[in-house]
Amino acid sequence: MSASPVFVAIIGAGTVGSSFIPQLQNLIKNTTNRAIFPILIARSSKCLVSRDYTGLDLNNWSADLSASTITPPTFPNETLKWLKSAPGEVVLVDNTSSLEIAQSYPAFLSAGIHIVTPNKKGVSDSLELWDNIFNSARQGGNATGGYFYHEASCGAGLPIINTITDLVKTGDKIKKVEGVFSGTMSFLFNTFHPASGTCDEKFSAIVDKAKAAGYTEPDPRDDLNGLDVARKLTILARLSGLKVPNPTSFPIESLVPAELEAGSASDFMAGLPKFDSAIEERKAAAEKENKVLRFVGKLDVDKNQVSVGIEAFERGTAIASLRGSDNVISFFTERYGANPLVVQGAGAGAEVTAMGITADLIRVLERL
Ligand code: NHO
Repeated sequence: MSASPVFVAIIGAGTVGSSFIPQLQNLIKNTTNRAIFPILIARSSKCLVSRDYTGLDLNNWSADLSASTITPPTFPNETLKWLKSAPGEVVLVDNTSSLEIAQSYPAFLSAGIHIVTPNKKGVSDSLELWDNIFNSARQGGNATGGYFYHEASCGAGLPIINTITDLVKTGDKIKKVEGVFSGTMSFLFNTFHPASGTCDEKFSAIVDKAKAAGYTEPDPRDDLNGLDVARKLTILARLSGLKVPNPTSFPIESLVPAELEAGSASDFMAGLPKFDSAIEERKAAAEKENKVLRFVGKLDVDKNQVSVGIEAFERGTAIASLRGSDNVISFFTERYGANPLVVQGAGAGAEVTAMGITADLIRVLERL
């Protein structure tokens, strides 16, 4: 071993975290030039912790965590103090969807702790938080700050954030970004309104399937109300140079009926079948024009415009022909001219999202 050891603390071990941990285990096994010690795996109410920083055994982590009676260190205070005392570089992996945790990123980054995360909240909430995060990070010029990477906050493991960052850093100018940004919405509409063949399934039944497949956010309303796509566009707009104040500062078409906005996620799932007829009517109207419905996002830098909603597309177009949970994102830039740079592939799901997080962790390791 030649490189200095790195300590990894994981907050959040749900759908995505549970896929990330085996990938981390594999990375530890295959990294021969440095020791990587997992020192914390925390859920909301319990955790596994290696207080002496010698590292956790990940072989039975899920059963060990379920059996654990240890309460996680408080966040941010105890966690920050403990991580600062680690005998080497620390990477915090935030696999939660918590805004509260994201609001503490600047404190962790300022203390030299690196962060990798699929959590969209920090990078899509207020512009003030965005500025604080990047001003505290090493990439933002803070020489002693931690690195901050969030590739999986948009398009799971697809190279979206890195692509747009590279375009901008190399002097290209982003003109427009358009496409299908939600794996859940892609799956819902590709299934409900396929470009070839027919579908007799109810929209609400397909929402159930998307949740079971791990495509949706913890509360599927965050996908269906368009906010998940709005958050992704906010991130891309900011990386393109637009000062978007927050993800609700532009038009968003919500598919969540007003009656189901309040209440628990399970109340929402139970109430959704009552509203199937409204979306059936839109499907029938698109069908009359020989088009299919898709849920898209658009960002126009010159016009300073962002929008999110359903549109009808001619059969045969790239967006109409998408399959499964695929995202397709087109970057129109000065350098790429009329033919955009296009990124396409699975944009949701635990394994592909975890891959984006693991790749970010590797990015940090390569810089240490
Ligand atoms: P879960 O399953 O609810 O797990 C969250 C975990 O965090 C739980 O273990 C919970 O106990 C823990 N937790 C929460 N607050 C905590 C606290 N204060 N302290 C300690 N632990 C705490 O959530 P997921 O599904 O695993 O999601 C995790 C993160 O990944 C979220 O930020 C989510 O937005 C993000 N993410 C997920 C996906 C995906 O495919 N599931 C994607 C990207 C990011 O690219 C994907 C995507 O965009 C999906 C999107 N829905 C789409 O396109 O359809």
